[in-house]
Formats: sequence, C-alpha cells, structure tokens
Amino acid sequence: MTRTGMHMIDTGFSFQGPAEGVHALSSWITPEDDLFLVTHMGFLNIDPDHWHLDVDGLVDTPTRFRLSDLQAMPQREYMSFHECAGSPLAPTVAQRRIGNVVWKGVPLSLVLERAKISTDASYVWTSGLEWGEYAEIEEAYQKDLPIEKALAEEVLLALEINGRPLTPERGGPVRLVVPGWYGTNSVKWVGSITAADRRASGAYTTRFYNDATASGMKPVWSVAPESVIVSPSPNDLLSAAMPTKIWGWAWGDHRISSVEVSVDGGGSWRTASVGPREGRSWQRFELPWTPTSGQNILLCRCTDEFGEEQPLTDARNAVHTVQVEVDP
Ligand SMILES: Nc1nc2c(c(=O)[nH]1)N[C@H]1C(S)=C(S)[C@@H](COP(=O)(O)O)O[C@H]1N2
Ligand SMILES: [Mo]
Repeated sequence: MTRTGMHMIDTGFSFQGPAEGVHALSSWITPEDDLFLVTHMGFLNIDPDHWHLDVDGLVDTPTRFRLSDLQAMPQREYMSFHECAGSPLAPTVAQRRIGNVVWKGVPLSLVLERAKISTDASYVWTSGLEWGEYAEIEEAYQKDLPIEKALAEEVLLALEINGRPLTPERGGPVRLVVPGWYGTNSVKWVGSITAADRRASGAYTTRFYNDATASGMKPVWSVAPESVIVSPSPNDLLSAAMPTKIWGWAWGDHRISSVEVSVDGGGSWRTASVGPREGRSWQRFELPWTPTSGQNILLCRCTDEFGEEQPLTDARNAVHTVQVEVDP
C-alpha cells in the first residue's frame, strides 16, 4: 500500500538507543541523540504539506486539521520522562528505555473541543499512518485513552521535542504524547482520532500492552515507579577509600517520594536524597559513598507518593543492579 506524500523507511520492528544504556543518561534533559527510538512496523516519512488529521466518531463536527491549523492554535510546553514499556511479547522483562524531554504542541483537549466532542464519548482512539507487519499482525497502530486522560492538560499533539520539530523517526510532523503513561500510548505519525463509547478493539490495545494481573487484564497505561543508577557504571575505575557518590534518576506517573540504595547486593539499604520534579520529569537521587575493595553490587529502589514500590524481579520496573569492581 502506498499513500500520497508518505513512504516507509526501514520496515519491521526497530529499537535504537545508547550503547551504554542508562549510563549514558547524564543530563537532566536527554539530548535526542541519547533518546531511544522504537517502532513496531517501521518508520514513516511524511511530507508535512500532505499531512492531515481527521477527528471523527462521537463528535458534532467531524474536522480535518492540517499542519498549519495546528501551528495556528495555542501551544504548550511540557516536561516529561519518556519510557518504553518494553516488548509486549515479554512484558515482565525490564528494558530501561528511558529519557527526559520537553515536548511542545497543541493540547489534545483543544482539538477535541474544536470538533465538539460529545458527552457520550468515554474513550479517544488514535491511529498512526504507517503500515506493515508486527508479530504476524498487519493492522494500523491504534491506541486508546480514557476521556479523563485525553482531556488532561499535559496530553499534547506534539510538533516539537527539545525545541526542534519532530523528525520522521520521532513520529513527525505530529505525534501524540501522553506524559506519565508508557511510550506505547504516544502514537507517532498520527493521522486519525476517533471519539468512542468503548475501548478500541485492535491488537495494540487487546492482544498487546495488557498485563495479566490477579484482578484481570490491566492496560499498560500509567508508568509504575522506577529508578536507575546512572553512575557509577560497570566500566568506571573506582578505588577503595576514594569517596564518590552513587546517583541516578527515579520517575513514575506519580511523584517519587523516596529512593533507597544498597551497596551490598540488597542486604541493607540507605536513604538517598531526592531532587524535585517538574511536570512529569524524572527526579535525581544521590548518595555519598566510600567504596570498599572487591566486587560491589549496587541496587536502587524507589517509592512513589502513594506508597507503591518497585518489585525486586520479574517486572518491567524491577530494581536495577550495577556491579562494580573496586581496586584496593
Ligand atoms: N504509530 C506508532 N506510534 C508508536 C509506536 C509505533 O510502532 N507506531 N510505538 C510506540 C512505542 S512502543 C513507544 S515506546 C514510543 C516510542 O517513541 P520514540 O521512538 O519517540 O521514543 O512510540 C509509540 N508510538
Ligand atoms: Mo515501547
């Protein structure tokens, strides 16, 4: 299938990210070069002059928006961590694909208001324009949001990341961003939005990105508390009795209220200091540390303001461990 003004570049599932993983994430705002990229069916290149967005379904005025229409509407900037939930085929494997960026775009709520969304709408479905196959399924990348989140002030139809227009790989010219929720919800190359009174029924909201829990299936929406050690990294040259610090990032849909660090493989834990959060940014944590010689196993775990903690193993937000060798 081909469509006017767009073509696929690289087909199939793709992940790109820094070779050093989370140890590359040394700055508060993640430069795009260090920010992971993910796609299921491939990357789409869209001619911005051909791009348009159709808003339909439970709306009084089905409306088509061109790029110039969005550019003429009020824009908003929002800082947020951006995290991939990992493979939907292996949902309990921690991948730690994470960054912290500033998005800029038109609040989704303004676009829905222009189309006069009906009070009967309880979900908003969003589809990407790319085509191809993922896990032997050939259908559009369609996601849904409950209406409360769709209308929340932080949810944007983004045109920019970190002060620059979105590249084709990043989902440009326009993508959805859903701060606080896993990256899978932030539909790239967005082409249509449908207001509905039920959840979307496609593979990306039913078969993929649903977690089996004791109380049934739970959509992969809100980001659970998580933290990573940025420094030291396993390659650092550390020596005993040389005071240093252990530091990293902690984040979640809800604010992180505490981070604990272990330097003995989880035998004992110390409380780290935790920095502020802006919007839904990550938060910096830090602990002074004087290493002892030999093998040191460092761990970090965080708790959010509602008391939810990171599990030790078998979860996408499982505790992060770093092993460092310390010279005598
Ligand atoms: N149209 C479309 N949107 C998509 C995807 C996709 O495959 N197609 N992948 C999702 C997933 S799983 C993630 S983690 C984020 C990745 O966004 P990024 O590449 O800008 O980091 O985009 C999401 N939006
Ligand atoms: Mo993802």
